[in-house]
Amino acid sequence: MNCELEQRTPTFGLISDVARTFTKDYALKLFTQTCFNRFFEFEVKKAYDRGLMKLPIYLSVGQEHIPAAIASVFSDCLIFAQHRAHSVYLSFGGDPLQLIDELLGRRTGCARGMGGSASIQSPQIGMFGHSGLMGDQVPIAVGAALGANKPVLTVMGDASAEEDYIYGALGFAVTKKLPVLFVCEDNDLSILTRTPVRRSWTLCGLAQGLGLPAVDITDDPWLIAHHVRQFSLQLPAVINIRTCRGLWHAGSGCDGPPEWDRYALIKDTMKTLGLERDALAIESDIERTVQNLWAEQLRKS
Ligand SMILES: Cc1ncc(C[n+]2csc(CCOP(=O)(O)OP(=O)(O)O)c2C)c(N)n1
Repeated sequence: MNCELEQRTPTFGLISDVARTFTKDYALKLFTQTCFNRFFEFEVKKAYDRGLMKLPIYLSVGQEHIPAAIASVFSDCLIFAQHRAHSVYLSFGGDPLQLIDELLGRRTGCARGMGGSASIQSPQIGMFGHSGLMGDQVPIAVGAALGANKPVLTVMGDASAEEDYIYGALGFAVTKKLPVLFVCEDNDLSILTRTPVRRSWTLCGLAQGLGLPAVDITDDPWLIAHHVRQFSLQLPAVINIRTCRGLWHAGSGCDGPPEWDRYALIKDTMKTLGLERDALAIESDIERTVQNLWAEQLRKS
């Protein structure tokens, strides 16, 4: 498998017609969750811009389909993500109302209003909150896998992948054959610094050197689901996903168009699958649903 640092394209590692290896019903569910995550983030942005949130927010716009794809084929696991995790929580069945309350700092939030955007957690779905120390969720996830009798998902960013404790964790997981899926949402940015400025190696190359199965791919959700499904039978494994952060590292601003617009590409694939009308209906239905959820929750004090 190709492990080159500069491979950032919307087709990197793409398997032709991979979406057709899944059912249409699958595509509809995947698109529904993607829309839910995306429109949820737009509502977070609106509320944040109105000054309703006291803590920094970390939006996943542009990356919202990644956890949707993972959760569609990898479930009943413990989850250790980092600061950009609203979509992880929602995709794995976290209660959206508790997430709204958390972001508003309410005691009814999923972390009792004390964690905020950066530390989303939910015992109900087995999701642990992040401490703020980049990448520390990875060794903690490996430790959990040693003790727990179930698969573990850990999600990091491309900058967190540079923390030294990641390597010990990967090495221990492969040595002990622990059922951990390591996912890197590689948006090529450590806040504003691009990866080639920071390092000359890839996570995929490093993982393979340690003896872990690993792939490095673009962020097509069907492609992600394909690899996650295969890897779930041979854990531990690493999947590095080249993606694009649509908004600022923290906050709701935008520095310009992303390198590619995966959401638009997903809609193109839905069209190719003969699901264009269904996709449009889902999009407007979910947008309205999410707007209503927020409006109702904001009315409560
Ligand atoms: C150990 C440590 N170093 C630095 C920081 C400051 N910091 C917070 S987030 C961040 C960038 C994170 O980038 P990445 O892991 O790629 O995730 P992304 O924000 O792109 O989703 C940095 C440098 C930190 N929180 N912890």
